[in-house]
Amino acid sequence: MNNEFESTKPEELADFIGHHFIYTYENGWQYELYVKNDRTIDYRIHSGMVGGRWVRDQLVHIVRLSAEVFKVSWDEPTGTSVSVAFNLATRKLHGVIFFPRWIAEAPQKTVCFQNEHLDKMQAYRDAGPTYPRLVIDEFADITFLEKCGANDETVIACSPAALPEGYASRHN
Ligand code: FER
Repeated sequence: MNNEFESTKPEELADFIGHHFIYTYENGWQYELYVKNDRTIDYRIHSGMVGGRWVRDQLVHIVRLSAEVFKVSWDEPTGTSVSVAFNLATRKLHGVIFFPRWIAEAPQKTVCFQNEHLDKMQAYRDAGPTYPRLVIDEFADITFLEKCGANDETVIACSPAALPEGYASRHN
């Protein structure tokens, strides 16, 4: 048993759950993510290829890799797969996004409040094309970080466009 690599156990995730992050990838894409509980995130995409998209209650896998390093991975109803490793000590993260080919060809199809269009997203996913996938591999700086506690439905509750001026550019 190698204890340097820790597995998913709810008690190990306690320090991570409830965190709310705004971050900008080195390619300029700005994202916001709320760790709602040990299996769920909410997120908004402020800019980039699918800027304007937002999602609540995405099922995810979360593991702790060390005291301040956590990895969140999930598969979207669109067929996009994402894995993001957060380093709370350095306020940096690394994300890998695997987009199916149909999104690379027409990203605007996924720009919506996804929860209201799940059947449509799954139909697009199944229609494809899936391959070759577009792989985005980027570091990001966490520009805003707060602890909101678990299961707060008010953190991510409106579209990016409906937020007050300056919301996403707050730094701390
Ligand atoms: C992220 C990278 C990608 C993220 C979400 C995605 C909220 C989702 C992309 C998509 O489904 O289009 O860091 O965090």
